[in-house]
Amino acid sequence: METYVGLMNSGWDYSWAGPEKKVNVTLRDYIYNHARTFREPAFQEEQRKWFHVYFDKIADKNGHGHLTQKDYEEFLGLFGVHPLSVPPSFDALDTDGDGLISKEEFANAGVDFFCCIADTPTKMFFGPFLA
Ligand SMILES: [Ca+2]
Repeated sequence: METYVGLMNSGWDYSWAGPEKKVNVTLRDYIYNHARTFREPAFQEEQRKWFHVYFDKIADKNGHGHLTQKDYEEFLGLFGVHPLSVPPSFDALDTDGDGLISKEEFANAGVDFFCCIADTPTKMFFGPFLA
């Protein structure tokens, strides 16, 4: 239990209290601190490592070192994306236009999806948003 409480306190300090060590947070604090975390280069590099793992263990299940459109269709299918919605996402991630998604293209798009607030093609990483 002490370990759990220690982890929760560390999580609070890192995620919510901020450098000011707040004991209460508002919705504005919540949003600001969340954005702060996603802007940190160390966080983004950690995310990049995880996207490499997702690529190797899940998306590139054949181990070719790249994804075909069919591979990406199967990956997005895990998130319920219809196959007809995949081509625009595939094209958005294939930044060099060689018809394949490399591990770096995949990881760059994944990190940008979570960490970049600009309106970029990487917003298509998990398929198109549906209203
Ligand atoms: Ca490519």
